[in-house]
Amino acid sequence: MPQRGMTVTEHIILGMRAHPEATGAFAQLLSALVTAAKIISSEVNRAGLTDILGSAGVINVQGEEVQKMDEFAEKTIIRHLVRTGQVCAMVSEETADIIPIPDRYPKGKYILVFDPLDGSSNIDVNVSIGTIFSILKKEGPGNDVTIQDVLQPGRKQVAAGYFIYGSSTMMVYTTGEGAHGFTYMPEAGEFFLSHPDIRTPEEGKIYSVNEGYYNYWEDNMKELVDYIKTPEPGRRTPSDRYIGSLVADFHRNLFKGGLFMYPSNLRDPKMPTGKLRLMCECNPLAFVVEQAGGRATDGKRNILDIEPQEIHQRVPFFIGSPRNVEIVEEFLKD
Ligand code: P6P
Repeated sequence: MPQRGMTVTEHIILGMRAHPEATGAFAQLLSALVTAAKIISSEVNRAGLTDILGSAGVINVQGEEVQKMDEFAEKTIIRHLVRTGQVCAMVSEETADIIPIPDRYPKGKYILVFDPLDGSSNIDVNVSIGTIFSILKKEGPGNDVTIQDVLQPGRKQVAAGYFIYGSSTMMVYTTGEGAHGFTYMPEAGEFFLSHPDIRTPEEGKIYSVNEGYYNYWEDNMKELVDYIKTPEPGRRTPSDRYIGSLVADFHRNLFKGGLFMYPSNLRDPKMPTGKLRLMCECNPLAFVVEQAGGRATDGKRNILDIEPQEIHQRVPFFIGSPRNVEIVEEFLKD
């Protein structure tokens, strides 16, 4: 039984002991992600200073000229993951195609799908942002990866989670045995178990959606939000909370209960099915929330059951407390 105060590395090893067949490859993969997040956290937390000090030519921890933060985050994750020799391919929200593993590194059996720094435009106004990750296992033989190896439904994830860089840096992850939260202590350079076995409330009064797009929604979506906002005896008056940073909105609702929505949006013909990406944003958060007792849907199907058709596929996304998500499906199902 994990104890509060245990480090995330100890937690990963504890999980490994529960699987005698484990070789340590998975533990090494997760640990490399944790290392990358520590570096990203340090740079994100001083981004403002970097802006001020930019004229002095700030050099970051890797001895590189400070770059645009999400490019920096992507490079940091790639650098630390390829060195493990445990990945055979990576997909980043920032990069159009599958990222191959350079020949100089051994290839493993895992595929990392990630959003290196979701909401990075919020850095300039000091709003919490995050790294989202999803780990799949290559099912076919050998280490050469095809697009079919990558296009797996969320149900196939072996692990998923996120780091949130906010008033404190936290990691929330699952390997299918509950969802667990760790808080980073920079002085110790460690993430400590602070939220074991997270359970999201059965129903919440918070709803999170960008109502600026109301006039671009389909009618059933307008009816849903009108219903949520209509006071009824016995129904709690809702609170609209929308930060515009997915990880921050999700993280708050995970603990307080409620519903995050990014629906299909007829405003932008380029994004008729919404803005958020199935594989690097929706699937990992859907895995976490389901392990915490919540649910995630595209309005008609469980997010985790959707067979991806391409690596940057966008889907309408509704995620949160089970009762709140059920109401979404009542309004949006065909
Ligand atoms: P909108 C940030 O750019 C992001 O990808 C998510 O973090 C966030 O939930 C969403 O976009 C906000 O989008 O259209 O409401 O500004």
